Amino acid sequence: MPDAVHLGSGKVRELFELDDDRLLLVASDRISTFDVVLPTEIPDKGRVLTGLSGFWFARTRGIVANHLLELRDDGRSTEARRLAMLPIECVVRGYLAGSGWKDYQATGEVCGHRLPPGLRESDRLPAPIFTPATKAQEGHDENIDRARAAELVGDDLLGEVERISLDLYRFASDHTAARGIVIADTKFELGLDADGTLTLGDEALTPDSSRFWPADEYAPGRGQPSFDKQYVRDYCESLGWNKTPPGPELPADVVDGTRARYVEAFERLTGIPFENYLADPTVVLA
Ligand code: Q0Q
Repeated sequence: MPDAVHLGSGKVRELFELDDDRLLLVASDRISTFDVVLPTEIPDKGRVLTGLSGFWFARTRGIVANHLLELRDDGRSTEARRLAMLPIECVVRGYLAGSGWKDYQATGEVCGHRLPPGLRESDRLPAPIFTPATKAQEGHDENIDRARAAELVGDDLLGEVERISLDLYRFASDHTAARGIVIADTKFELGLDADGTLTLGDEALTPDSSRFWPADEYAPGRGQPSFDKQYVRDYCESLGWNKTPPGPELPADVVDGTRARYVEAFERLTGIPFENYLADPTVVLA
């Protein structure tokens, strides 16, 4: 990456600085499961996630501005405006899963939202809820209530952040549900641009920032299969892996099947052949 200074690494992404105003996000083909990055890559996973993010950025400008400046020809690199990122994860949940299910079982609430009694795991919520979390350097983010979130970002801004996050989720989950994919929950990263405008950053509405479930297998009362990661999870569990690093290498059939699921998600949601995206990533922005 000749024109950039390395700023940081996520589990599966790299962040570079291009200049004072611009960053470069590079999505690798690494895959993480049970919070462990596996040694085997999934070819084109980073391109699928970058293309999906670009697809959503191009279609949600009526809801909120975003940081996208350009998709590079490699299909996995996004030039973005530098933002002052808010110190909260803007999570929206339409279904009860993960830490939301855990909190609900313990207290009947999620982030201060009291939910109806008797909900089952994976039940659809009466309405999507905004459930912010603080960013953890290591381990899982910590769910916080509205009062704590307001301490971190201010009450007025929090109101805007909540409305935007819910609107983004409703727009995207309606789109994906009509194409056979449930977005159970998703995490947005918002920041302020140089003019102080609230702006959507990071990746958006991808299988890495969201729980993607196949709609035709949805059955509340249990955990749901992941649209993209289930082959990997099943294989790793079949080995009796204890879910601590290092994760197991993946056999070719699991790699090929997982790549196919990412490409299928891309094509079903965008309506664009993935080959066309590889030839010209800007097709998702039209
Ligand atoms: C920013 N990240 C994420 C990350 C490591 C991505 C900081 N437009 C921006 C963005 C974005 N996107 C960020 N900061 C300022 N302006 C994104 C968590 C971390 C690798 C890739 N961290």
